[in-house]
Amino acid sequence: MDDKKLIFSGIQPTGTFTLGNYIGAVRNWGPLQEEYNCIYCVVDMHAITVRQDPVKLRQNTMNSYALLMACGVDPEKSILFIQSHVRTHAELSWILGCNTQFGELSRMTQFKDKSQKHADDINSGLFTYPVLMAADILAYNADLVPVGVDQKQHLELARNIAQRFNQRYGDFFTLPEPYIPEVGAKVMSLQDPTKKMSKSDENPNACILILDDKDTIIRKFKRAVTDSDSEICYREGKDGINNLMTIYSIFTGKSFDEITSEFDGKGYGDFKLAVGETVADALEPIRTGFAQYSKDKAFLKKCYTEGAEKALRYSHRIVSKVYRKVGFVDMG
Ligand code: AQP
Repeated sequence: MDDKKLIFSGIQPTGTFTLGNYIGAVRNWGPLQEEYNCIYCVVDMHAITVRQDPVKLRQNTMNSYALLMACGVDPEKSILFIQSHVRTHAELSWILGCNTQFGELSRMTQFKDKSQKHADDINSGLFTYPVLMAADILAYNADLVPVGVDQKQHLELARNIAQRFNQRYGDFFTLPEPYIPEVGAKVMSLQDPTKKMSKSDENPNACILILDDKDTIIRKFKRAVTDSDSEICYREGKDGINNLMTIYSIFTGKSFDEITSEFDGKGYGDFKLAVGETVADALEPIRTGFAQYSKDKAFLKKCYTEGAEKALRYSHRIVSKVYRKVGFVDMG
């Protein structure tokens, strides 16, 4: 690779991507390819920190791969692969885990949230999730990591782990920077706008899935929880409307003031319909692209196999240096 900065990001195949995943992360992945060297992956090893049906996980992983292509990630321009195909992630994760404190991991809010949500299965993978995420990034010495705001804490931990390793073993890892969009870094649930929109939300009306059809998208927006006021303006305390205004602004390019003027004298019903129609139309090309990519299994296989080969070649050089630094004996 040349001297362009290196981007790394991943997404879990825990279901179809939501509008939150799209706005907060994946939407930017395509355009970033023009300016950076990009490495993207479907993080199936992260997904099993929560119990998964194996048949569904395999299907969701393939679909996520095709969906990333439909969202504009081009395997010719980026390295696009499936995490479990590249063994260096797990190898490096072990070493980084030995450089991570129990106390640091205990402070992670995602661990606290997820262990409440999955109280019957608080497995150690859920606890060490951020170490594997640090390995994903550091195995490539990535400079920038595009994420939504919910992943900022994990990224800070990755930097701390890298810094500690560098102090112990000599400067080696690049300290990765978060790349968080200014608008849309946290898209909220349509049913509880104080909570982030999540793929695994049990209430199907809480999230827009990017493969939902037009009618479903409009119906979900029509049902979005707002407030008892009637003014369409961005203001503290109007979480539901603020969320819808953010989404509308992203897809139309309009400022909040312009949106307020556009809907002056109109009600929430008109606004919700406009948001629904705009989002559905904007996502239409992704639905079409996905239908094409997901049909062609042979092409998908070729892409993810080549992607894994490239990712392994790249990360192996880095991880073998880490092995040497910590004192493992060369295999010869
Ligand atoms: N609501 C959101 N708003 C903005 N960005 C978001 N992201 C997730 N939700 C939002 C960003 O999407 C990227 C991929 O996320 P992930 O699949 O790796 O994990 P997650 O953050 O745990 O996403 P979900 O949808 O909430 O998954 P589940 O329900 O399985 O836990 C990340 O960059 C994330 O910041």
